[in-house]
Parts: sequence; C-alpha cells; structure tokens
Amino acid sequence: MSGLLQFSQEVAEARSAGRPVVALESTIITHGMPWPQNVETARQVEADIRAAGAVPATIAVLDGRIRIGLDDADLERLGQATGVMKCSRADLAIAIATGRPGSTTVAATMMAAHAAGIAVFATGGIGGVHKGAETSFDISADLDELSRTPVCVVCAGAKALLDIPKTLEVLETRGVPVVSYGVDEVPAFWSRLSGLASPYRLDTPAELARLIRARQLFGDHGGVLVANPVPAESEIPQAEMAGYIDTAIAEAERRGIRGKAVTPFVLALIYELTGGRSLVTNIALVRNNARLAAAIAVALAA
Ligand code: PSU
Ligand code: MN
Repeated sequence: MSGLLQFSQEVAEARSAGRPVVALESTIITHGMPWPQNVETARQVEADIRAAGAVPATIAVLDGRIRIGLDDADLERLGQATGVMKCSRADLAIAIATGRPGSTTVAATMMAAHAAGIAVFATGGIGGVHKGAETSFDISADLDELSRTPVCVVCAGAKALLDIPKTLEVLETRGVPVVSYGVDEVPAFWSRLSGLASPYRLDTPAELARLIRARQLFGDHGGVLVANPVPAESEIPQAEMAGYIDTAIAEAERRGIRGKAVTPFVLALIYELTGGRSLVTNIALVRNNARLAAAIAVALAA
C-alpha cells in the first residue's frame, strides 16, 4: 500500500524529523458537513493541531493516489465537489482504480494512516451498530477496522443515532479498548454523557500514550478508541437530541434510505431539525478531539 501514498511536503518533513503527526479523515468534509463550514472547519482543525505542536495529515483519494496531507486547493476541491465517493475499506481500491475522487471514512483513514506510519487520528464520531441492525445488518466497517489496525482514534463517542449499547458490545467482542477521557460514562457525540458506563477512563494524554505503547506490544493489529466528551458549553443534552434523532431515523426509513447513505442523510436532517445547532456542536467536538489527539501524539513522540 505504501507505493500508493503521496505525502504533502509538511507531512513528509515531519515524518523524517520524527515530529508528531495527527491523521484526519475527509468524509466529514464531503458527507458530514455543508459547504462552506466543512472547508472552514477542516482548515480550523488543521490550525488547532499545529497550535498544539503537531502536524495535521488530512487523508483523501485524489487522482488515483492516497494523499497524506492536503493543501488548501485540495480541501476546497473536496469541499465543493459533488459525487465524491465515500470510501470505507471496501471502496478504497475502487476509487484508486477508477481515479474518482474519494473521501475516507474512519475505517479507510485508519488503513491509510497506518500505512503512512501515523499512530494517532482525530475524527468527530465513529460509525457503529445502527438501530435496527438486527434486521438491517447495518454495522459500520469502522468497528472491524478498529479491531485490526493499530491506530488510536480520538472521537466524541458514537453518534446517538446508533445503538450505543450494541456498538460497545461489538467493540468488546472484537477486542478494542474503549477509553473515555476524563469522564466515567461513554460520551454520545452531541451530548457529553450517554448514561452508559465507560469500560475505562483515563485523564491525561501521557496515560493515553502509555496505553497506545502497551497495545503496540501485542503486535501489528488492533486500535484504541478514545471517547472525548464535547465541551460543556457546546453540548446538546441527550434528552433533547433523542427527539431529533428519532424523527430523522423515521424519515430515513420512510424514504427507504439504506447503506452508506444513512449516516449522511440523518446528519443533514438533524442539522435542519436543530436549526443548525448540531453543526455548531459538531465543529466544537471535532476541534476538541483534534487538540487531544495532538497532545497524545506529542506525548507519544516524547
Ligand atoms: N460522524 C460524523 N460525521 C461523519 C461521519 C461520522 O459526525 O461524516 C462519517 C465518518 O467518516 C465515519 C462514517 O467513518 O461516517 C461512518 O459511515 P458508515 O456508518 O456508513 O460506516
Ligand atoms: Mn452502514
């Protein structure tokens, strides 16, 4: 896979100097947020990582190659394009073979980050077990990837549009350590708390770096999931979100939305139902995760 990678100059220099690097996904840009906030957020998150002493590497597929680190023109191109492929593990080779532009989900970003030698990755929320998965079988490939690829993913928990208890069960079965940062409950993306006890809690980037090093001793497989609660001033409480989520999922079902289209559809409808507040929260939590991921990468490089 390494022959398919094309590094930006900034990331290539950071790698050869052994400086801390944080990977970033691009599906949040193409399918998670509307333009122009998607591109503004992508730039802001990169700036947050630099301010915290690390180098950002936003990952996407462009012109048949996996790009590790995008410049401003690339971000703008992805953020405004329509018809960009949402690439999870199954789609990555299709985008490369056909030359179609592709954004990378958590799963595909983990694959690319690992191939690029990047150990820490910041995102918003991971995919997981969807509500009704017992009939739809809709379980994100992100969970399988966390069980096989040694990258630390910093997220704000699983989106409450997923079945969070089932998502935690699958993560446990697949042997993925789930650690909440500074809280005893698993965070629920827009909300700080889910009401579900977290398997583990750690309180400092140094402790998380020790966990990642210990996990690496098991060999070349398996990630770590860090769930970082959205800052209190930006959260939408769980009781309030529940109504919007139920409405959005019911509408997705009514329209027969399936598969890869479900998450983008539900996120876009929740944006409308909350009058744009869900996006403000989403931006705050991604920035918060980027800062923590940078602190972990700095601690790992020390
Ligand atoms: N969470 C968000 N916005 C997003 C995603 C998650 O708030 O855009 C994306 C991530 O890239 C994640 C993907 O990996 O959705 C999961 O999609 P699926 O459920 O189809 O596997
Ligand atoms: Mn799915």
